[in-house]
Amino acid sequence: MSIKRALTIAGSAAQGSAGIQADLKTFQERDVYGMAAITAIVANNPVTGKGIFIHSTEQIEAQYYAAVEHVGVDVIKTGMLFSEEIIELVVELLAKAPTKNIIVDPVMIGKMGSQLLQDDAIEVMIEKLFPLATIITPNLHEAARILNIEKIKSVDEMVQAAKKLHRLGPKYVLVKGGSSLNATDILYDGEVCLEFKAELIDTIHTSGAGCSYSAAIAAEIAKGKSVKDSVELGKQFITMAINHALSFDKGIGSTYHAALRKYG
Ligand code: PXL
Repeated sequence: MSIKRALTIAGSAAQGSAGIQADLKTFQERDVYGMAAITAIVANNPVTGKGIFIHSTEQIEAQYYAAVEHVGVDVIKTGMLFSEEIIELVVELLAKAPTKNIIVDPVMIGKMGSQLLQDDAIEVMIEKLFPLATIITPNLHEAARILNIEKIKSVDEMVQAAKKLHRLGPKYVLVKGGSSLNATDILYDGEVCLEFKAELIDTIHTSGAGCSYSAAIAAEIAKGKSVKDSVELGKQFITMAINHALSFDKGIGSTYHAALRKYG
């Protein structure tokens, strides 16, 4: 088969902007074959409020094998994992997975305020999941929580954070600055620190930006690109998706996954 295959292990975001919906739309845009093992159903939006339904480890494991044993896989991305129990399962699956291309997006809190990772699950994520990762992709809030520091306030502090995160075992660390730090990201591989910059776009409609950026990186890694080139292409993809973001009736709208293809 000539098309590369990507599996996301993450939550379903019913409103379509984040989670597996964002991952699968991104995989399609980047021309990889998308699959999903759903960890939880998140039924949140700014109008009707919140509902989170967690899947059992049996349900998650069954989905994983249904996808991987039938289709095969060239990259695995993790998103919302919610609990220690789910992380333990995912670690077990990844340790014997047929690919070593593993992208860990340490999702903690949704843009609409939902808690997507329990506080007592952070430790196991750090200890057992990070060492399996090709790359981890925390935003500023997640990086600060992982390192137990209050806030990351400058690009210099991002660099320091990336270096400390690298000691936790992943091959690469990408700290995403987002709108708080001028759309600047730091990539660190244990030796070299690279800075990726984009123009800062004035919009509140960025739901799914983190998921989609990491999914685009995952897709490029599946296609055999280097991590550095994958981040560069992912950054270009997400910048266009934010630039052409979609606003809905109320509250935060969505990044537009087709933007680079349509307007790039
Ligand atoms: O953007 C983070 C995120 C990840 N995964 C799921 C979500 C969200 C945000 O709402 O719902 C399932």
